[in-house]
Amino acid sequence: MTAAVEKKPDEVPPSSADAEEEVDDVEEDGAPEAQGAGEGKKKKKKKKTKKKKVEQTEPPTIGLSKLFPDGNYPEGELQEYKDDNAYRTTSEEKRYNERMAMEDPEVTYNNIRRAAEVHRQVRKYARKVIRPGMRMIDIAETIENGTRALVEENGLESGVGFPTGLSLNHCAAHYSPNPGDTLVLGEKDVLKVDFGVHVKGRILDSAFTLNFDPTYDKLLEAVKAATDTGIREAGIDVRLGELAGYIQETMESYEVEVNGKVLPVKPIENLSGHSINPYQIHGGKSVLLVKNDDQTKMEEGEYFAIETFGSTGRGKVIEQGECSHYARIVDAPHVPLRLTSAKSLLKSINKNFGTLPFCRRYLERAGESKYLLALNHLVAQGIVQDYPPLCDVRGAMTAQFEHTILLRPTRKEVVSRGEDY
Ligand code: 57R
Ligand code: CO
Repeated sequence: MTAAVEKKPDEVPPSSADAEEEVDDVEEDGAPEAQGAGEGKKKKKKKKTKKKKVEQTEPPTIGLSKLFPDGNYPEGELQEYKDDNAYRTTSEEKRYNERMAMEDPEVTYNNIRRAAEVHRQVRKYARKVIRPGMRMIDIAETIENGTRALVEENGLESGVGFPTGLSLNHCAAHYSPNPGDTLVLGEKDVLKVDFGVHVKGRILDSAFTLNFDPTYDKLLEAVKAATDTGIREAGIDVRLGELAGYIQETMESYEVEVNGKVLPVKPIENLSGHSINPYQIHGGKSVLLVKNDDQTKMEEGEYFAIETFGSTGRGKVIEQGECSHYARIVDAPHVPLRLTSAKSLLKSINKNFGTLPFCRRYLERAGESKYLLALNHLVAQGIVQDYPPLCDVRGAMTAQFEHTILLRPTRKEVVSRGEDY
């Protein structure tokens, strides 16, 4: 690991490392010998290899191990800890712990950085091609195909981190198209793209919002600012309830004018960011978006998804519509299953996803069919958790921005930061 050179915040990681392709173009040195003359004395043609940068393709298809042959993936944006944790930046002891940590494959940050680079390259293409008129299923598969190719999917070693969230308008989270979904993206829609990439269970969770007409630009600006406040104020020993207060303050300092009516931007009170554990998208700690008295502290070495949701509606979501998102409950009680279809479905879930979230399209991709009865049985038995879409009132508009941060011993790393957001 290179000595942690202080990266200025705006210095986002390079898109493709120093992967160069040998392009031999044989230099004819001097005038070509007249053909045939002085056969024997053929002068040795000097092979000059011109280095050509291997660029990612469109759509993205090149596995990142080809673009980062030395296996070192770019560090994210670095932010120093504040107040009584500022000493960590220069503390010999902390830098030593960090160097030691890097040696240990379990702790090294290279897995999450690889997942982050996949996320940046896939979203770069997605932001370019997602346009009104596209089917939601095609948008989801474009993102998932890119992720699978670039992370070089390999069972539970590396792959898609959780279902591609494509929640629209008043729906804020947990909508993904189910098989047969014919929904088409509209000109006036506000789309939350929330997708994940994992390497050895280290899940990179990052999200952004797209709109195709300027009506709600201010809403997106408010939520991006609130998320950046959350990232800036996050830190070792920071209390989750206080952090929520900083996020709320930023969010509520914005308003949106919609068809002449000025609407306040509200943080959604029952949605949150969350800690992330290996193979576990929600690590148990929630970063709410409204000030509260949760004294729980952020701790050194933790991974957090800092995400905020803003709404022009009630600022509260309810479960609404058909469910697509599911996940096996980490330490689910072992209950005997009488339904054989449920038993075999659980086997397939354990084999293909373990405790990583999945959706119905991924079950079908894994070869499952007529699985709904068995799936609902596993939910009813408390073995699998269902996560229906979470929506504010019809007519409201919601937006989301999210990054994954690492609370490293010496400083904070916004590992999913990019040139885009
Ligand atoms: O990040 C089954 C998933 N998550 C995918 C992501 O906040 C998550 O409900 C969970 O697929 C399951 C929320 N907070 C309450 C606990 C207060 C939501 C919203 C954001 C999201 C999608 C999330 C939430 N809860 N867990 C991660
Ligand atoms: Co999240």
